[in-house]
Amino acid sequence: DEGAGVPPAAKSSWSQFLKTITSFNGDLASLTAPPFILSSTSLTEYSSYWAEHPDLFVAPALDSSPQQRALHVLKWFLSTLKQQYSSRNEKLGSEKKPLNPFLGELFLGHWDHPTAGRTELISEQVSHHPPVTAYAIINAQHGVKLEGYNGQKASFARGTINVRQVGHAMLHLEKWDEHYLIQLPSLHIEGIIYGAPYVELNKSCTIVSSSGYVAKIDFSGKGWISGKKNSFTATLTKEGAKEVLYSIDGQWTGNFEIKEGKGKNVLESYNAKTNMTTPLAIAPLDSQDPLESRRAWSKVQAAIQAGDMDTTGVEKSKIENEQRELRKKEKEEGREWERRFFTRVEENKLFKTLAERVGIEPEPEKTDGVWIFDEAKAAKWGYGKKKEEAEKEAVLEN
Ligand code: HCR
Repeated sequence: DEGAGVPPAAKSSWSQFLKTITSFNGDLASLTAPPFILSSTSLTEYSSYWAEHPDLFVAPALDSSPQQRALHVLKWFLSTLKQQYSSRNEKLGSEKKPLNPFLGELFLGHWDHPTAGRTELISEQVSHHPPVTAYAIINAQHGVKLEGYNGQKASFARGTINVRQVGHAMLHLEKWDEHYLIQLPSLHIEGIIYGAPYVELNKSCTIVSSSGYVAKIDFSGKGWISGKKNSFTATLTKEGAKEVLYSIDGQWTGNFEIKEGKGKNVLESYNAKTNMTTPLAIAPLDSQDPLESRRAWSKVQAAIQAGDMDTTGVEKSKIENEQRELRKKEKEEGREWERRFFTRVEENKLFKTLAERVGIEPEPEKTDGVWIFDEAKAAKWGYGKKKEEAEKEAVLEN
């Protein structure tokens, strides 16, 4: 029945919310949702979902066969889906509305893994209106780097919120000088009228490599072909060829099987439920930069967790007013907020060449531009090249 997942005290605010949502304008950030559906996690944190299995993230770099590498990339991508789209939601129907990051918000950390070594995470909010998060995830030891940025376009129809992701991710394998363009899947939110939202992926998405391989992933949910939620089928082919090299099918939140060709021979099976993630290490609050997400939002987060909506509102307004002041000042001085790790460029040639091959359009107008990870900026903050080296270079330059 309607509102079955809603706490009794929130029933009227939920039916109020259901009424307002029908005239939803597509901007997820502007959606005022009732307190019980508010998450204390900021969207800048979501970039970490890309590498919670550091060993799968670096696996493509370790294989000398281009075809195997393409398969490793596909397997890693599939392994990220559970983290990205259902980890906040182990109990089905508990998806929440994340905090809307402020411009310049950072989420930094690293994973230490026994075989993969250290993988670093840099996530930065590069636009507030529209919300866009950019990230770079780097494993220097294995020469693996993922960079990308994304925003969301949403619409409401027949009881669900449909979300199209704009932006893309690109994976680089240094040793093989290979690039992979990863298209982000569309999703929708089910269970809204019951007050028990969860994410289902839809349609399909593609991964194309500079070495000439194409992976296509088709998503289907409950009531579709297999009847199980979070289902998919994927194929890996050589670009322009019909022959299916590998096929993978199953559930991205459960079990899936990697098969030879169109599916005769099962080569490997993967269980997303039992494959443990590596926890991200982040600095303690008091040694974080003031722009780091958990430090900046700490009071809001504590208030949300305590269910204290008055304090939540007060603390949120403080951040919003501060941001408004900053924007005003920048405007007066005729400058723009300097992104710490990313730079806006006219176009990303590499992205364009790969995108053209599979018919993906760049949409800079929807993401306040095209964003690239700026190695020089990052070096100044101790990433990539060692901090001291960067400082030495800066001295030489002056
Ligand atoms: C749609 C969503 C915000 C965006 C989240 C994104 C697309 C962000 C980028 C990540 O790489 C992947 C990702 C995963 C999330 O599943 C997705 C979120 C799911 C819900 C959330 C909505 C804004 C929440 C609306 C909640 C309603 C019921 C009020």
